[in-house]
Order: sequence, then C-alpha cells, then structure tokens
Amino acid sequence: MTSPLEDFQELAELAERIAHLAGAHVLSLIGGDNARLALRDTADRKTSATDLVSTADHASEAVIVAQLAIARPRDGIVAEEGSTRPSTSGISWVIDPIDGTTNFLYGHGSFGVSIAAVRDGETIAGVVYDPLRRETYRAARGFGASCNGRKLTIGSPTPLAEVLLGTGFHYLASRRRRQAELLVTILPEVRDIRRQGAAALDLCYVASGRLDAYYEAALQPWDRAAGLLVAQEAGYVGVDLDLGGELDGTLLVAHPDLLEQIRDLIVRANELHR
Ligand code: LIP
Repeated sequence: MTSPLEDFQELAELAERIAHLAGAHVLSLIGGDNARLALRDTADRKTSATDLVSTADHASEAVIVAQLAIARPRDGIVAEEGSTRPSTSGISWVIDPIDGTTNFLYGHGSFGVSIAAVRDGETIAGVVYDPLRRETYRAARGFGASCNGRKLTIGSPTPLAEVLLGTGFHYLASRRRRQAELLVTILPEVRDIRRQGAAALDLCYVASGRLDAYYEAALQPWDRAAGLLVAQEAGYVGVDLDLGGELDGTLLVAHPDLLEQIRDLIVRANELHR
C-alpha cells in the first residue's frame, strides 16, 4: 500500500527526534578528551585496522533501535553496527549511529547521526544530525529539505575550476591507492577538495552549499541513504558511476548543470590511471 505523502513528513519528524536523543547520548560519552582517548583505545576493528567501532557507536545504535521499536514496531532495521530486524510494514530504517567514527574518536572535525526510512528501495525520509554543530538536516520525499528548519534551495552551478569538491577515502589501502591516483588528475581541475570524514555530512553540505559537489566510492547504504535524500530534495542530483574494479559504484552528487562535467573529469581520471 502506498503511504500518503504526509506519512513521509511524520517519519522525518520521528527520525529527527530520535537522532537528537542519540546525538545527546553520544555527546554525554565524551565529557573530555581523556574519555575520547579511552573510547579510541577500547575501539574494535572491523574491515581493516583503520575501520574503528567504539562503545559509543553501539550505544548510539542501541538508543535509535530502542526508540524505533517503540514508535514503529513493524518496521525493519538495517544498522551499521549489526542491528537488524525484518520489516512487516514495508518500511525499513537504515541507520549509521555515528557517521564519521574516526573524526569522533580523534576529536577531529564533526560526525553525524544518520537515520533514513526506506520503502521498496527508495528513501522516503531522512535525517542527519551533527550534535557538535547542532545542525539537523532533514528531508521527506516530495517535501523538500531543511537545515534546522530553514529550507534548503539549490544555488547556481559553480564553474568547474572553482568547484570545492568533497570526497573520501576507503578503509582498504588498495582502494585508497586508486582513489589517490584519480586525485592527481582531478585536483588541478577544481578549486580544491575537502575530505570531511563523514559521507552523510558531505552530502548535506552539497545541499547547504558548503560543498559544490561530492563523490566517493564504496559507500555503505547507511553512509548515504539520509544525506542523499537531503541533497536530492534540495535540488541536487546523485548518480552512481561505473568506474570498474575497486571504484565501481562511486556516488557523485552535484548541481544538475555541473554533473556531466564532473562525471567526465572523474571518468577521464579513472581511464588515465587504470
Ligand atoms: C565513513 C564515511 C566516510 C568514508 C570513511 C567511512 P563511518 O563512515 O562517512 O565518508 O570516507 O571511510 O566509511 O565508518 O565513519 O561510519
């Protein structure tokens, strides 16, 4: 059954409330840098020695999953740190409890709590909450996107040579090597790059104009679901590039009038460094 549009707004409001609860809990765990160092020293490794997960990631996920179990008991769960639940409502929640875990554990830059509602493979509501900057990016499909309640609207396209381009690098060294090789060609053609360390925030920064575009390979569904909807509902376009090998499925998000130029640049860089 197709949910009425207004349900999408209700789902976004619920995601915002829960993201705030999880964000507040995470902040309570890092009273000072010593606490943060302790979290880092006790963090586990996942796909590589650099892919960290801390008790704070698990604690944030526990808050989110518990709140959703109360509010939406028939919905499914797909969360980064392992929480899963099948859906009997047709809606599932795709969750990154701390996107930017390395930033969080090093006290460097920001991180986001990312919560998205997905139905039939389409994100219908999403929130990315940055508790350090106190910024809440929210979107419901068909209702636009906002930051702290302020509507996000698309600006004019930036000339390629003046583009501030967000990107990121993978936990696997072999993939990072390929990503670095492409930068040799890409970086001289744009203003500069910014590597935030949190894909969910990168995507919201395109929506809010802090970045002119963003691309990254091999993102997980929870890294991108909510932030991509925020960017799309603000008027930006996302495309998955077939670069082959380690870089297949590279997500690129940009102004619709800039997308083709950046896509061509990334494809050219990939061809040059095969
Ligand atoms: C991170 C992404 C980031 C990427 C990192 C990592 P995590 O997610 O948000 O863009 O470059 O390698 O995947 O692991 O902090 O949830």
